[in-house]
Amino acid sequence: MGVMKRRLPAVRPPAFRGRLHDARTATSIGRWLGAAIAVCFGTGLISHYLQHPPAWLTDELPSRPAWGYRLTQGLHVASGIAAIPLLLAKLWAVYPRLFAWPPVRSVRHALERVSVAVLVAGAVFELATGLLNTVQWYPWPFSFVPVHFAVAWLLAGALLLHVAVKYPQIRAHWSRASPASAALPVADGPDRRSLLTGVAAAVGAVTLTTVGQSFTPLKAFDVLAPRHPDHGPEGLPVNRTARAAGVVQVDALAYRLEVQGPRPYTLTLAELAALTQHESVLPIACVEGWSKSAHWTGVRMTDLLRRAGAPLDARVRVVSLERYGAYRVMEMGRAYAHDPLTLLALKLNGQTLTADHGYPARIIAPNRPGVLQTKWVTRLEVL
Ligand SMILES: Nc1nc2c(c(=O)[nH]1)N[C@H]1C(S)=C(S)[C@@H](COP(=O)(O)O)O[C@H]1N2
Ligand SMILES: [Mo]
Repeated sequence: MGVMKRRLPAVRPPAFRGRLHDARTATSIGRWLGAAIAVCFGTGLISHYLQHPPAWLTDELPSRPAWGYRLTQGLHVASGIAAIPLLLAKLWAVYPRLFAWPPVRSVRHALERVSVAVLVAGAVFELATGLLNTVQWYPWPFSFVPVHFAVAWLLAGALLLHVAVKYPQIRAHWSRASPASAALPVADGPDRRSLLTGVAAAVGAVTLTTVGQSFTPLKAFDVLAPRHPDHGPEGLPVNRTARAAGVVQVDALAYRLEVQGPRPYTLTLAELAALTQHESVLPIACVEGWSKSAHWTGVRMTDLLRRAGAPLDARVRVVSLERYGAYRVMEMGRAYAHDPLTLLALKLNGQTLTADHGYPARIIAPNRPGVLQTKWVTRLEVL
């Protein structure tokens, strides 16, 4: 194979004579891109298992810290957005290699190229589908969650392999003072620093103009994110309106909360409002990236369950008035169901819930993805 390599040297077509397509530039950008993807992958796993826990995990999921999911999902979306300019810069730095001629020089080289193809395709796919998901646009025929989740593993594997294969170059070019980097044309140094400054500025710009959707101290700069923390009834954004969910005006007199369990019972809205009310300060932390804290008033879930004769480690299934839709039915494990902060809320920021926020009653629980904060609740089933 060594002989073959010498006979077929990699030829750079004349179009790729440009500068800064070197290992030092690729390493400098690559380590930030790698860090962003690692954060995105880790927080994505947390999000996935909070939403779709395997049966054995359901009761182990912690309801604290109350702000946990707000932080991890805020990081997930922010690191994914930051990775976009980093990926573009990285692809720009390495693209002559992607078009190197001849395309395959040896079996080893062929394998390496396949892994790079998986890496590039996986990264582009994950960032594109993730970004479109934040604006709730699904222009593809498959279901977002399972495919985004599966490709994340593919990407993680391809990235690990890539780092392993490139380890010698990464190590040789980690520092700009290293002998390998110092051997690069001296004149490239200032240009490389300008390029990296530009990339950093692009990352800063996309972050600053979107991160305020979850990190509310920066909400004044949130001009590009699809949701703004201040836009929405009662000072809270709405993800799915009552109209979109097909929940028409709920009649306060006809409404019943049904609680199934060892001692089942039914409450009218007036009876529900007459039970001991508690207040929780908890965020809605939407999977799509926005989050905002609010004051909620209502009846503790654990009180409702105990009244139905449920043991203190019972899970609960929550059913909405919504007739179709993926978030009509939700289950919570024991930590959530019996956390004193978990409420069947009737009020938001001191006012009766609006239809869009789940009138007459909705779930609010700590450390939970927004999709599981079920609105328009009509039935609780002790499991
Ligand atoms: N029944 C039902 N509950 C639901 C939804 C829904 O579509 N149907 N959307 C969820 C999502 S994705 C989020 S982020 C929160 C948002 O609550 P808000 O609209 O009051 O801010 O409600 C959740 N509860
Ligand atoms: Mo959401």
